[in-house]
Amino acid sequence: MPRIVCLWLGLLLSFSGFGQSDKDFQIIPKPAKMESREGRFMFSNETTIRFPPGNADLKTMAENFIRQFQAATGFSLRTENRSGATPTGTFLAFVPVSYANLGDEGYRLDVTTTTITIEASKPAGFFYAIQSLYQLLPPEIFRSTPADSSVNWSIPACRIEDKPRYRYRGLHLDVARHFFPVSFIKKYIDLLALYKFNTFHWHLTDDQGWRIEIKKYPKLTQVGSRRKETLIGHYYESDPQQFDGQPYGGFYTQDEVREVVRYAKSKYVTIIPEIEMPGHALAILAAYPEFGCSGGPYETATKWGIFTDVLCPYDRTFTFLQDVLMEVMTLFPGPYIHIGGDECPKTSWKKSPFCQNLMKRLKLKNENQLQSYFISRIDKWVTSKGWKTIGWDEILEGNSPAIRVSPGATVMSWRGIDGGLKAARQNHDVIMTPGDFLYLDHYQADRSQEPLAFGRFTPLEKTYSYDPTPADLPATAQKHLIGAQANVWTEYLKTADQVEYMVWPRAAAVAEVVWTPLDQKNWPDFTRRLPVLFKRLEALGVSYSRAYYDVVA
Ligand code: TNX
Repeated sequence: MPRIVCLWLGLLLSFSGFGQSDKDFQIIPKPAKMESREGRFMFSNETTIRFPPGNADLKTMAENFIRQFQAATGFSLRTENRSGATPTGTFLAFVPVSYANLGDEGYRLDVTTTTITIEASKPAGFFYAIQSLYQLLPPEIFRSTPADSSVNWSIPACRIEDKPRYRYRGLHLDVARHFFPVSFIKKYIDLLALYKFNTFHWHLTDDQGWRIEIKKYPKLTQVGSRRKETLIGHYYESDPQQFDGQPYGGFYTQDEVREVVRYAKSKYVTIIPEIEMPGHALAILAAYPEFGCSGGPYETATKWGIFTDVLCPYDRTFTFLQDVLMEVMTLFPGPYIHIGGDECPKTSWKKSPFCQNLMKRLKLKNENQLQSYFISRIDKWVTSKGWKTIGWDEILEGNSPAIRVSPGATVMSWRGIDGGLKAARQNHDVIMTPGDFLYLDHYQADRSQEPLAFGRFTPLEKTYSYDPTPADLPATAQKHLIGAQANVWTEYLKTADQVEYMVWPRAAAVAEVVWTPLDQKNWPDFTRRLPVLFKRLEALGVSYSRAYYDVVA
């Protein structure tokens, strides 16, 4: 296997046009266009960074670059807060432009032996140019302490013109099954931004825990953020199931949430909070049993899977959810709120006289239509507040001409791709998150050698091979496929290290799926860039999986 890969690489290198300097071009995700030039730009203590006066975003970016450069190299670059003057020595210049074709996130990076010029129309474009610049430098640039003095701090002269294939590029994290502290969430966001993702989907609530402080309903965190113990071993395979006997809990205060949102914004990452309903709601019911059909008592779940106790569509339940969402809206920037909608068994609704009467009154034919009533009622309220709803692909189930989600609701297609394609044909925006390709809780290597994971197998190459937009989809529907996202469910991921192990390097493959134009995407070329990716992750202190060492050896 490794030998075949080497052969492939050899072939590829000889045709790539970069020849000897190919090793210099190891940017992930691969830029839309790159040309190499003669020579190199050498960084030194004399290199200055120039940006136009009065541009606070660029000033911050320049300062951050200087800080990182200093930490890893020991060089102190300087800023030169003027434009147009003739510089002395080498310089890096930020030049705002208004080329329509660069869009909100595109950039040009022009490197000669004496100058680096970054052109972009919007701050995010400059930010992405800097991420590419870091990846033109040796991987030691990502260290937090000075590297060996033998490292050559130069980059190849080149010209890059780049912008993303999709406007939505997401990575998700489930903090309900296991809780991760703010410090880890920030590190997760750092990595996301470095690989040019622009959205973090924060799965904050589920059966096993409610993780966000809500002032009006303190029991959500006092009761719902805790569980008695946790299932150990595999949910689907271990029989009898065993529990660890250890109480477990954790949540984010509103101040912490604000801090994370601010942090993400500084990295051009938008956070989408998810508040699950009407299923995956046992933590709510444990705290407030009056929102369940049977009245309880209920307990925050200690095992994994799907539970039949779900929210009951009483008016008081909607008042509660709206109050919760109202507080959520004060914490996050918008425009999206994710309301879940997946895996809601209808058992308790079938048994509930209240639900059966409600269905009669509303002339609903079955419980699927009742779920549609539930979701569309919340969606209507969310929309009335000027926000946009996102839900898992079940949010279209049970829709009828009379009761349906708003046309502006966005669908996350997780049960394969068909739900998403159908939604796009119905003119809903769609984010593709198909389990077969983009679920990073699956095994990535021979399971006998791997830590316990969700039972399926999704190796790096499979993730890399995913193309969100099928060629045969009509253009009117294609424009609704706004992007894709990888999901990281944490039933089996107890620690930050385990999360990083599952996410890296697969998230780098996802980055290329959502950023790189299809004609530039190429698996052998991606594997060529893996060794340096590993070095960067090492410099960043990321516990990535070594499962692919043999792919590139
Ligand atoms: C399905 S994906 C779920 C999650 C689980 C995941 C395990 C989705 C919308 N729901 O609750 O954690 O499978 O892979």
